Parts: sequence; structure tokens; C-alpha cells
Amino acid sequence: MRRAVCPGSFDPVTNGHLDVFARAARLFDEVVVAVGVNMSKSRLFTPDERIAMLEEATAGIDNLRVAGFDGLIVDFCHEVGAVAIVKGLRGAGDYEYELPMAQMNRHLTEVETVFLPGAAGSSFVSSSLVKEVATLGGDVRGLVPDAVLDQLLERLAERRD
Ligand code: COD
Repeated sequence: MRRAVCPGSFDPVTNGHLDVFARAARLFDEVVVAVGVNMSKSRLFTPDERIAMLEEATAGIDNLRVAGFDGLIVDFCHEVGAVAIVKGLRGAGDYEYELPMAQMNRHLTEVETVFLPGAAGSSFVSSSLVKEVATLGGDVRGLVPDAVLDQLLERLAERRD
């Protein structure tokens, strides 16, 4: 069984993330989407809310499950028996950010990182930009699953009240 982990904050999950999950699920026997904390980012949704949104959005992928994790991603990989971390690369900026993490994770363990190029149609999409545009009243339909869009607009409305 070749198992891979797709880690991220997913605050919230976007269609760019979902594209990476679907492709990882075709390459590996099982994919675990791991919801973690990025200490340099502020969050809009709790880990439980993000996990629930991911579970709904990935329900159609049979060999994928969603879990939360604390601590080092390589420790989580060992816990679930994963041989690889799969990440999407949208461009040079992602590569600069991701390469040292991949090298550090390889330094710490034997876990490899596999990079998948972001799909041309969704490489401009990030959770941060989706939140910023939606906060300022822009239309982010089609960039996140419909159920996520509803929860995003609801959360932003609560924050405005
Ligand atoms: N298309 C393709 N890929 C995309 C897209 C898109 N449109 N949007 C995002 N991605 C990719 C990102 O490049 C990233 O690889 C992944 O999806 C997740 O993105 P985010 O933004 O949800 O997640 P991050 O980058 O905030 O997550 C960071 C982690 C939580 C994974 C990281 O901080 C981590 O591993 N933390 C655990 C602690 C640890 O082990 N630290 C040491 C690391 S060496």
C-alpha cells in the first residue's frame, strides 16, 4: 500500500487544492489530507470546520480520507505510514517556499515530497486571495466548492455584524 499525505491549512479548501487531491489519489493507493496549522497565517475557520468542509468536498474520492494533525508533518506521515508528501506548485513563489520544507522533511526522515504542477485554470487561486476578494465583495464563485462558498459568505457576514 503506497500512501501519501497532502498537508495544508485549507482555510478554506479551494478548487486548486481539490485538483491536487484528485491527481494524488490517482498516483497513490491512499491519500490522507492532513489539516494543520500554519503559524504564520491567521485563520477564518476552526480545524474541525475545515475538516468537515474537506470531507464533504472530497466525498467522491474513494481512496482519500481527511485528518487533523499537530506537530511535525513528518511525524504525522510516520503515524499513518505514508511514504510521500504531495504538494501543488502554482509557480516560482511556491517553489521557493516549498523547496526548503521538502529538504528539511527529507533531512528529518526518509519521507519524499512529490510536487504536482498546479492546473493552468486554478494556479491563481489561493485560500488567502479567495478570503480577501470575498471580504471586499468580489465574486469567488467557481474558485471554491459551492458549499464552501456558502460557509465563507456566512462567516464573513458574522464577522461584519
Ligand atoms: N493549485 C495547486 N496547489 C495549490 C493551490 C492551487 N490553486 N493552492 C494551494 N496549493 C498548494 C500549496 O502550494 C500547498 O502545497 C498546499 O496546496 C496547501 O496550501 P495551504 O495554503 O492550504 O497550506 P499551507 O501552505 O498554509 O500549509 C502549510 C503546512 C501546514 C502544510 C506547513 O506549515 C506544515 O507542514 N506545518 C506542520 C509543521 C511542520 O512540520 N513544520 C516544518 C516543515 S519543514
